[in-house]
Amino acid sequence: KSRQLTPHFLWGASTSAYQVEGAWDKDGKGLSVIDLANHTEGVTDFKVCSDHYHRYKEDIKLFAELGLKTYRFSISWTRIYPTGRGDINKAGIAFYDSLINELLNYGIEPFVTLYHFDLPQALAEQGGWGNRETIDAFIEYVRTVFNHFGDRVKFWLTINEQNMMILHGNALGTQDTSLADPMKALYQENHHMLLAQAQVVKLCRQVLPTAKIGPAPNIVSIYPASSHPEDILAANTYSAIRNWLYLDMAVFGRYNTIAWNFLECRGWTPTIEKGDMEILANAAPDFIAFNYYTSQTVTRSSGEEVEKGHTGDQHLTVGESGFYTASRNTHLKVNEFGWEVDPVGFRMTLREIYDRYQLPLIVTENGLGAFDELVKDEQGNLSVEDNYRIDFLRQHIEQMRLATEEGVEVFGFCPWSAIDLVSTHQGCSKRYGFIYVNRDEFDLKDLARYCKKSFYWYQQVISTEAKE
Ligand code: BGP
Repeated sequence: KSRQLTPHFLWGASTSAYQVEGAWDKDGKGLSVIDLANHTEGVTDFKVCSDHYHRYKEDIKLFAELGLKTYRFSISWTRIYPTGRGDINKAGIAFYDSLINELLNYGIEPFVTLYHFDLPQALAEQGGWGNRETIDAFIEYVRTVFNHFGDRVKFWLTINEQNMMILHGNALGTQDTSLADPMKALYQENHHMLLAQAQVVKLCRQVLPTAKIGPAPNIVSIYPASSHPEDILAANTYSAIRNWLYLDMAVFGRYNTIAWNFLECRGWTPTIEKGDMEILANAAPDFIAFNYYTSQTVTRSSGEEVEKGHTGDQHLTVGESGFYTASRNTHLKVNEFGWEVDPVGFRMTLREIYDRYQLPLIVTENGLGAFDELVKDEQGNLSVEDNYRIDFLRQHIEQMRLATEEGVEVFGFCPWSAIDLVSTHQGCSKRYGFIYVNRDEFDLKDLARYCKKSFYWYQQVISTEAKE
């Protein structure tokens, strides 16, 4: 087995529909839970975003200039089925048809996420993922997507960050906050989403036998804050709940023992109906995609209950009384939003996932959120001197290369994000893109595109690698 990045390595970049497209109610699109979620005060909504819906041709031209081999984006369910099921909205099909063709014209491989947080509101009103009918609606939606685009799309991602929808649903705008026993309900939703995913993997095998499909959770290495055995145990338990509960089911078709025990202790086990375990069996994906931004550190529980449904720091507000408590890792620096920067943790995560599942890996998100400033560069052009982003990505790519040398099979790397877009809950001033979009939180300005310094750096990385 080659211990280097392959010549066909998919150097790419990512976005998601609701964070980049805008045009939230255009051409027959229906509302999603995101369109109606409460927004964090002081930050923009998702109505216009980067207006990619109207500017995708200009954007894809820039992606081609950047040298992307692949572009990972999501399809908005409510553009295809405005109410989640029923009549197809032809304008939605036409939009993605045209976007996919545009990518292929430039030789960019479309890497398509089927569902990235934006559940149709009409389905949410009927119980969302808590209602088993949503599983059928999802399968029908995916069947339509496969029928229309399967002749040109070779790579599919099932559900983006299902594990985060369970752990941080409120911050992501995906959780119904009116639920009486939210955590129990969430683990039932989790079970239903797992059933939906398994069926979609099987559907893909059936109708698109040459395509490849995989899940896209957010997976991170979890450290114990000390070598105290109980801290190590706490880290082990949190890994099972955060990472392996989801992936063990996606790959092995079984519930992780440690995570299941935790659910039992809490009274949060889902109802498993007759036939469910058969559906979940034999649905292993072709690859594992995962998103990685930061590692996490925990200690044994201090006994305090952690308030659920927070919208604050995603990493410091995790914890389960009696099991684990989040802790700052004093060995790591944090970014402007308090997320710890840990490239070595990235290598470890790659090693852990590969070692456990022995499936090819692709990184579908990794990147640095920062407050960028548009300034004139040495040539007098407007740009962003985002050396901090270059450093972040350089270090992560370096660690990915080392993991590859150690035997981990990685076939692609797609930083978040191809172009500036709106963060899940921290607005558009938290930027990740290689391309700057000229707008503020509440002033849309001209939405003009400017290539950042990191754009030219990544262009160089891709062209050098492709030649080797
Ligand atoms: C992941 C999501 C993305 C994204 C990214 C950055 O969790 O899949 O949708 O936005 O994180 O997070 P944030 O926007 O919260 O900074």
